[in-house]
Amino acid sequence: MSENISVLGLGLMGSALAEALMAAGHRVTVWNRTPAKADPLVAKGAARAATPAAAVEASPLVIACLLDYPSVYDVLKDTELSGRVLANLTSGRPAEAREAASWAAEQGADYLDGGIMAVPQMIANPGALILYSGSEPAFDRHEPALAALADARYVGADPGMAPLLDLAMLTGMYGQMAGVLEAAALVTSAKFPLTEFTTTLLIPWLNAMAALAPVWAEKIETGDHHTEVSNLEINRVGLENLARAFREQGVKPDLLLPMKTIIDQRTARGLGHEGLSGLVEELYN
Ligand code: FVH
Repeated sequence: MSENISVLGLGLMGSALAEALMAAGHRVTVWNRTPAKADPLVAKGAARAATPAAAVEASPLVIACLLDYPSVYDVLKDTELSGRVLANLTSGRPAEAREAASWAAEQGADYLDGGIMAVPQMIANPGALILYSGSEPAFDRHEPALAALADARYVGADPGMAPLLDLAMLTGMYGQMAGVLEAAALVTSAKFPLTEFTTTLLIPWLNAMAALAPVWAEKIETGDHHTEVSNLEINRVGLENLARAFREQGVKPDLLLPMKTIIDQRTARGLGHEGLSGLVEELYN
C-alpha cells in the first residue's frame, strides 16, 4: 500500500532511501539543508518541502537520515511531530537513541531508531539490512514501507538496541579487518601474491572460523570456557610466536597486540587452561 513518507536529510544515504521509497510507489516528500541535493529526487517525482516543518506536516512517517543526533534535533526542533512516527536512521550511540525516544515522546511522536547495515548502493538490494528498535506498533504499521529500503528487522522495544547491535556488528567487522590487514602486511612482506592468498587461502579460512561463532556464543552464554580445541596458554605462545615472526619480517603486529595483552592478563590469573571464549570476562568493567 502506498504511503506518504517524508525524508529529512539527503546526503548519500538519505537520497538512496528516498529514491528506494519512490521506486516502491510511495509518495515521498524531501527536505535537505542544502536544497540543491533535493533536485534529482524532485526531478523523479518527490515533493520538495521548503522547511523541515513542512516536510514533517506532509507525512505520518518521518525518516531522518542526518549526520548525527545533534543535527536531528537542529532539524526537528520547530516541527510538529505529534501523532507521527519518527524513524531516525542516523547513526549514533544507544544512549543517544534512548534520549531521542524520550524527546520524541515529549513531542507526542512514536519513535523508531534504525541501524543501517548497508552502504547507499546496497539500499533496496539483496544483502541490505536495517535494524529497528523502539515502538513495536509503529514498526508493525510501517514495516511494508520500511521493507522497500532493506530487510527490516525489529530487535526490541529498547530504542538503544538497534544502535547497540549496529555497533556490535561493526565491531566484528573492524576485528576482521584488523586481521585481514595484518595478514596482508605479512604476506606482502614475503612477496607472495596477495590476491591469490586472499581468495584461495584467507577467505575459506575465515569462513570456516566464522562458522564457529555459535559455539563461542554458547560458551559465553553459559560461562563454561572449558575447551578441547586450544587453550589460552597455547594461544598465548602462538601469539608471541606470531608477533616475533612479524617483527622478523619487518611488520608491526600492532593491530593484534591488544588481544595478546588480554590473553596475558587472563593466563596471569591462572586461567590458561580455559579457551579463548573466557577472554570476554576480561572485557567487563
Ligand atoms: N553512507 C554510508 O555508507 C553509511 C552507512 C551506515 C549508516 N550511515 C549513516 O547515515 C547517516 C547519513 O549518512 P550519509 O552517508 O547520508 O552522510 P552525508 O552524505 O554526509 O549526509 C549528511 C546529511 O546530514 C545533513 N546535515 C549535517 N549536519 C546538519 C545540520 N546541522 N542541520 C541539517 N542537516 C545537516 C547534511 O546536509 P547538507 O550538508 O547536505 O546540507 C546531509 O543531508 C549518518 O548518520 C551515517 O553515519 C551512512
